[in-house]
Amino acid sequence: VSLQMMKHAWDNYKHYAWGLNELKPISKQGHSSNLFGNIQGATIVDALDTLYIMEMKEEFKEAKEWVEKNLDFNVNAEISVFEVNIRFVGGLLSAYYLSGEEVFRKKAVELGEKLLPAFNTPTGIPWALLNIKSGIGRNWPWASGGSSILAEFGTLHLEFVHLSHLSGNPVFAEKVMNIRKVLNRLDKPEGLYPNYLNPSSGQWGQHHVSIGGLGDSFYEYLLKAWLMSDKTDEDGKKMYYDAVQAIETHLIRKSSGGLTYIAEWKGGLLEHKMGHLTCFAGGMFALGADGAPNDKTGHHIELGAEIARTCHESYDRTRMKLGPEAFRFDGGVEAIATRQNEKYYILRPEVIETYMYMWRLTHDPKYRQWGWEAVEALEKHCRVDGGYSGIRDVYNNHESHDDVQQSFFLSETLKYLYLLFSEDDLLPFEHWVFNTEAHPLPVFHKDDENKEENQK
Ligand code: DMJ
Repeated sequence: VSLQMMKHAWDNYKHYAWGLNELKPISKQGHSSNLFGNIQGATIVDALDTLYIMEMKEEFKEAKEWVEKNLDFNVNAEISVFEVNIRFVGGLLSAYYLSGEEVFRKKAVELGEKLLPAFNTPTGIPWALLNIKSGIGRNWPWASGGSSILAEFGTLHLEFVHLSHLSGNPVFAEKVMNIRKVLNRLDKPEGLYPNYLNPSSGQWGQHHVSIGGLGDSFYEYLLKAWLMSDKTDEDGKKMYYDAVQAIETHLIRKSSGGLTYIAEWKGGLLEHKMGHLTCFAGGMFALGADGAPNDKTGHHIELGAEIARTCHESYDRTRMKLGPEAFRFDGGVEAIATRQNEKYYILRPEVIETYMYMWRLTHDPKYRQWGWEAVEALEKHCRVDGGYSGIRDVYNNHESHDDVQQSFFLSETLKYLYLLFSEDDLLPFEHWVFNTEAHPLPVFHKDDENKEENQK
């Protein structure tokens, strides 16, 4: 089924928006997001590995030809370093590792080089925004005290380590190792990482902590850096399990109805709100369970299962059976959005991602059932003639479509659905880690290094 869905999403993108970043499935035209500046083809690059994995060979070939002929980074454009890294660099790296086609390696390294000037700050903590022609960077004007964002500068590690590996140039890995060093030198309030860090002074901005937006994938990349290193990156391991400990103590709570949730922390006060983005953490806890210190393996699996259940409830308690952008546990509600501007669903993957991890790690059939419920809801409410669209209010009787088919719907949502209903030996966790945009990157096996050494 996810293959049919992919075909519908891809064919319509191709028909109406080929070469542009995303598709507007209602108005049947291209959608350009300023996150990518003038860089084009976000959907193509994001979808490459999904096409490959689903064995959509013709489509993969067209996509590859487009990349060869048209993907161009010599543009005068201000881009989001984070978005371009996770979607474009990550997408190209996966396409290279899966297919072995040199063009993807070349383009990934070329783009990586374009991103390097972002690190020209007094601390080496990169800017959020970068003009890839002039090399001038700056931060989001809304960010506390001119800060860079934890989830943005903390979500470069996996891709940059691979860029060094594939280019033979250590500079990429050095840049991200330096980010670790800066973080390790800083005092952390209650062991938590604030979402804002000033790249000039090296000081935290506002003490806001979130496992959802602005924080999320920083934690994910600590764990995955350790896994991708074949469990040799002890620093990443320690930072991850220490952070989870602090998160459990200060952020994780249980509602009176028995639902476990992860709240947000604002200078010591809890906001009892959980974002759809935060739902990825169920999968993360379960993925990290195996290495948990102090006999906590079972506990981390349980935590993952409880988050999965809560996020499923957030879907189940809506009219459309699709989850809202954020849901609350206060004012007499549990797992329900109360503010109008938090009731939308933009085809995000995090809940299905967690079902996929929970399925692989426990084989409890309920995760496939829940995934199936999501498929039915997507087909009923998001599928339109011209592709798939987000929804403005998941509690409403009637769909009001937002008219955007996000590129992560093809790279993540549909890929995780496909994996949820596939055998475990398709991209097995021993050999692959998924970047935060669901692009698989190979684990660096110690044995392979020995093999390489022996061959020299
Ligand atoms: C994706 O780009 C990535 O999953 C990112 O980590 C968070 N936001 C979107 C999907 O919701």
